[in-house]
Amino acid sequence: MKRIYRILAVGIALSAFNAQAAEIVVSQKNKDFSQKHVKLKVGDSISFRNDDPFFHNVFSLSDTASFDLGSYPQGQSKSVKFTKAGTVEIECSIHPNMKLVVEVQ
Ligand SMILES: [Cu+2]
Repeated sequence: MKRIYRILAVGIALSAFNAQAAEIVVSQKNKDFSQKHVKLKVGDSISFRNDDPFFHNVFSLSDTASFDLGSYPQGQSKSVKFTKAGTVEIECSIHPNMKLVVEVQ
């Protein structure tokens, strides 16, 4: 009987965890991000998918999340997990007009 309660408790804990963390897909298409403004929660991530027939880069110099995913070709995705609340400005080093603002709550 105790064992059943333990399994139930683990199941509930896992489903709570799954409900919290989300992954949003942002496409890079026509030299732009598919979304210009994304709101998400601490622990969520964004998967950046290159849908253009040329290379894109993804980087941020923001204090909230500073990273550089490098440059990668069509069909590839790279993701970033946001672990701190605040605003993040994301850009592409190849195309300076590409900008995405992420609000982490
Ligand atoms: Cu680009």
